Parts: sequence; C-alpha cells; structure tokens
Amino acid sequence: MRVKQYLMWGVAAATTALLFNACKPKGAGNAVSGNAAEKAYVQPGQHDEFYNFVSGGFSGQLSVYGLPSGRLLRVIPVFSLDPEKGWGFSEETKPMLETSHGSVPWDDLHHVQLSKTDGEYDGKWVFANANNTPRIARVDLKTFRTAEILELPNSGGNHSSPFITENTEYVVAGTRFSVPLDGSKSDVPINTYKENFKGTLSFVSVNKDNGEMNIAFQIETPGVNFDLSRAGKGVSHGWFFFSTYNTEQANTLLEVNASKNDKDFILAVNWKKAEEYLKAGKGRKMTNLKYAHNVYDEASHTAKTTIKNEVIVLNSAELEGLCYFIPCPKSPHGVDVDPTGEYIVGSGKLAALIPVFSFAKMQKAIQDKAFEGKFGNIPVIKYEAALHGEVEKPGLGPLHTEFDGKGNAITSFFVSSELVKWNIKDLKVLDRVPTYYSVGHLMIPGGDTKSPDAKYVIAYNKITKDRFLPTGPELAHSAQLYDISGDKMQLILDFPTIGEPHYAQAVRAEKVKPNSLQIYKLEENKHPYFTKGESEARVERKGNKVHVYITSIRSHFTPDNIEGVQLGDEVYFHVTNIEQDWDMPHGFAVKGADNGELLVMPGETQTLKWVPDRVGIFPIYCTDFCSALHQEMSGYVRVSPKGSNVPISFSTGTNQPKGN
Ligand code: CUK
Ligand code: CUA
Repeated sequence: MRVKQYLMWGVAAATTALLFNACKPKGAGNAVSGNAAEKAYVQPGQHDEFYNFVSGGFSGQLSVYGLPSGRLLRVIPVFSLDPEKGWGFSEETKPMLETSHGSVPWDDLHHVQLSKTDGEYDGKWVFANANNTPRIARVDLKTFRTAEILELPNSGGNHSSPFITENTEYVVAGTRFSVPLDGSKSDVPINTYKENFKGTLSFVSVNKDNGEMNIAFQIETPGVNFDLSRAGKGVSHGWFFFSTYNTEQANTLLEVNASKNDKDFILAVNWKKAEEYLKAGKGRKMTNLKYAHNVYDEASHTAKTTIKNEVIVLNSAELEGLCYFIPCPKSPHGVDVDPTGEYIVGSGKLAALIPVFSFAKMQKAIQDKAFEGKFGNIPVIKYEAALHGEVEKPGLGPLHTEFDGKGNAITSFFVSSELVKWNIKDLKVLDRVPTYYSVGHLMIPGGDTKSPDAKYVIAYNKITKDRFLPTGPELAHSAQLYDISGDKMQLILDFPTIGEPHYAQAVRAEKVKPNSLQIYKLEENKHPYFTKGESEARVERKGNKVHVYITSIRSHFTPDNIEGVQLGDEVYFHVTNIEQDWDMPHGFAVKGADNGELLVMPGETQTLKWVPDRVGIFPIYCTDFCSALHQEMSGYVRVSPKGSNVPISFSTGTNQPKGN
C-alpha cells in the first residue's frame, strides 16, 4: 500500500487517521553500535553473501542488491519502460508491455517471490505482480531478465499476488478490488456492490522445465478486497491463505466504511480440493475474455504476445469444502505462515493484538463444524476454534511477519515504527527495535521457506525524512539492515532503494551465481534478422521498409556508411553484437529517433525502428563505452527526398560502396 499521504477526513475518521499517522520512534538517532560497520562491510572485489530482490513499488521494476553490503547490483525492468536496458524500446521487447488494454508503459510492482522446490528457493525464477493492470511476471535468473508476463482477466487490481506454493505448482493472485466479472454484465451501478461485485483468486500453473505460466483455474468469491496471501507448507501444504478487508462490502469512503467490522476474514482455500473439482468438471468455462500472454523467446531474442480468451471458474459458494473463512481482527494486511506450516499469523492494521491461528485447530474446527455462520455461503469458522493465541500489545499497526526458523517471528509495525520479535509458541514479545521510519514490509533471507537464514532482517521503510542528505521534496526510500544472529536485533546499515520497496526476498548467492549467463552464443542465435558476421552485413529495401543488418564489435559498426534511405521510409536497424566476451555490450543510437536507443548484449540481436522526419546526414554511434576507441564507433546515414534516385548502398572502411 502507498501510505505516504496523510489525509484527514475530519472528525468521522479521526481515529483512523490518528492510527495511520506514523509517529517518530522514541530515541530516534543513528542508534548504531560499535562493530556495525564491520558486519555490513564487504571488501572491494569481494562478493556479497545474498542476492536481495526488492520490489520497486510505483517504479514498476525490481532491483537487485547484494547483502549485507546494500550494493545496488541491477535494476530489472519488468512492468515499466527502462531506458537503461532498452526495455520496451527495442522492437523485440515492446510486446512484453502489451495488455488487453494496449501497451501499458508503467505499472506498480509490490511483491516478489522466488521459485521454490520442496519449500526452499531453487534460484530459477522470480515472480512479481503488476498491481494496477493485473499481471504476473516471471524473471529468469539465468539472464536477470523478464521472460514472461501473463495478464489476469476477471481481476480489478492485483495486490494479493504473486504468492507461490511449495514446489511452484502455482503462482497465485487474489484481486484487490472486487468488481463484476469481465463481460457484458459488468455495466452495473456502483452501489450494487453487494449483488454484483465478485472477488477472484487466480491459480496460475508453472511449467517445471521452462517456467511457462498458464491460468489453471480461477475461484470466484464473494465481493471483498483481498490484500495479501501465503501458501501453506509442510503440514498445511495444499492450502492457501488470503487476508481480506472490506468485508463490509462498502463501495465508497473505504477509509471509514471498510473499517467498521470488528473482524474481517482470512480466507483458507483447499487448492487440492479445487484440483479435484476441476477434474470432475465442476468449473464453468468463461469465453469471450481478453487477456495478454507475453513470452520472451531466448533463442530469437524476441517477445511475442498472444491474446487468450478463456478461463475455468470454480464457484466458492457452490463447491463444498473448497473455502473457509476465519475471522481476523481488524482489516488484516499480511497473512504469513511459519516455517512448519502450522501457524498462520494475521496482521490487523487496526488491531491491538496479533492473532496466531493453528492449522491443526482449523482442521478440527472444520471436522466438528465449529462454524459461527456463513458469508457468501462460505462457512465462517469460530474465531476461538481456530486460534492458537494472541500476541498481546505487540505495537501499533502490524503489517507483515517473517520467521527466523528458531521458533520466533518478527513483525513490522507501521504506526509505532518498529520491528518486534516474538515467540510463536508462547506468544511472548522478546525484543523490539525502532525503524526510521514507518516500516512496511520486512524480510529475512529465506523468511518464507522451511528453513530461514536467520542472520539478517531488513526493514523496508515508507518514510525517510532526515536519514539521507535532502534531495528536494522526494527522498529515496530507506532500507535498514539489522543483524539478528544474537538475541537482540542490531541495526547495522541504511541503504536507499529504487522506487518504493514493498516485499523483497533474498537467496544465498551460490544458488544463483553459477547459472548466471555471460553471453548469448552466436551459433544459437535464431533471430530472423541475425547477422552472423561482418561479411553478411547488408541493407535491404522491401517497399518503404529498409532493413539494416548491422553488426557491432570493438570499435566499429558494419556497415557504417548507409545511403539510399528516403523520407517516408521505415528503417529497421537490426543490430547484432558479434562480441563473444562477457560484459561487452554495445549501444546504438541514431539522431532524431523518437523511439529511444538500443543496448545489445554479446551475441544478441536487437532492433531499433527509425522513421526519419527530414532530409540530411544522420550520425549513428555506440552509446556504451566499450574500448579506448569507443568515441570512434560511429557512422552516417544519408536520408534523401522521397522518390530520389540515390540507390541503397552501404560500406565500412571504403568509399566504393558494395551496393552500387
Ligand atoms: S503491501 Cu506494501 S507495505 Cu502492497 Cu505488500 Cu504491505
Ligand atoms: Cu561499442 Cu562503444
């Protein structure tokens, strides 16, 4: 959630507003003790212990930091254009930003999930959500590039997403806003929320070998807002848990109207049961939908968009045993499952306690039919029947919980600006540290796996204020690294982040490092406009389209003199970087291209489309400092009037063009 605004709605909302105004923690200073620098210090030339994948929030991107140093290693473009990588500017990457609404150049990314095998990170992929125009992305950790983006139909916003099961069987997404399902019946008065608005949970299957995503099924639920979710694990494998708010089903002034109920719900979904119902043909097929599936093909270095039309929907109101509600005080945000899978922690933003539910007790309650009623025809389990216990007076405004694998949980508190460590069994508070300021998500490396790496916890804060040198009205958000290897949490490092960090995950470097790709092999390049070597470089006219098969290598382009282009032409520079050396990209730019530039990796082919708008000589050059003679890596394109008799010609290092 974006919690930077402090809206005061007057007396009616005074309590809510008060609760949501963050307060500066007591004793806010630098609060760092003697040996802290040593703990976060990674010597120049040495590698970090962990890769930290951090959501970029409203930047729509994902960034990668080393831990414990806090070094920024890379920004991975996902849902937004990124000039640094040419993402969305090359013809090959443009389809990745396509949706059923057309090209969407900027979205809002909140949650990251590393792929898992047997409940542990396997280092293959990172999944991330587009919050606004509902989509899930898969980033390939061989290349640190977005490999696939799947749009979700029947969704009004994709916040409770993506969260994954223990073996990456499913990547799961709950709609933030309930809306009428897509289709002809969606034009209804807004104040008919209660009758017409529905929630959906999308279960997206992931191909084990190539990662390809596909919507296996959706579950239709009563209209509520889904906020966050987690898969069960260990004993609770086969279940999924979603936090909800707005069980009041309000459609206006949610700040007040969705904060009335004393308890909202955690929705427990038996997805193994869903699979049975699906097999038994209990789903209804919805056709006439429209959603985009974008896949980046590594062999051709090219993305393709396919528009899909169908999903199968299971109705939670009709299928017995599929869904259960557990009451949870009050407007829960995070719902988090401990490493054993037995304990489910709900963090009610407006609650003065943290309820911890027991999976075993929940199962027993279902068996005993210990229900207090129904909501949208889904049984509501009695609160006490599923409750393991409550953490009393832990802090104000609990948001998210991670686990240390030693029987403890750490919860972030937005309002009281602190991290609080407590014991899962006896629910006693053990330690608390201030955050600077107003922490949102927190993260322990492996904190949602079966065996967390309890060395560090990071607070991803919403407000920075005086922590860094001022940079005008907007400050970089701050992340804070705490050592948790001892009994007491100890702050050891602040570092700025890209955009607004929400969730993040970290994995041991050894799980990712060995598979990291260094070059694209030229002999495996299947791009249709690939140029194998300089002898094949050429310029071809096809009607008003001019295709330039151009190569780059230190420190020249072939060809570098091009004539015969005319006004009215569309020029496609298909740049193949024929280097086969690690870390040797070349850039490409042509004056006046309204479309941006290119950055091309060794062995890769990327295309810049250019429509010249005037007659003249246009320089081209390499934008990435690649050698001592990088400034010499340039050339010229001549543009003549339409209908001119200047023939297509091209050359490098000679003034007797081959093309004549
Ligand atoms: S949300 Cu950001 S602080 Cu969008 Cu996961 Cu809780
Ligand atoms: Cu190639 Cu600079």
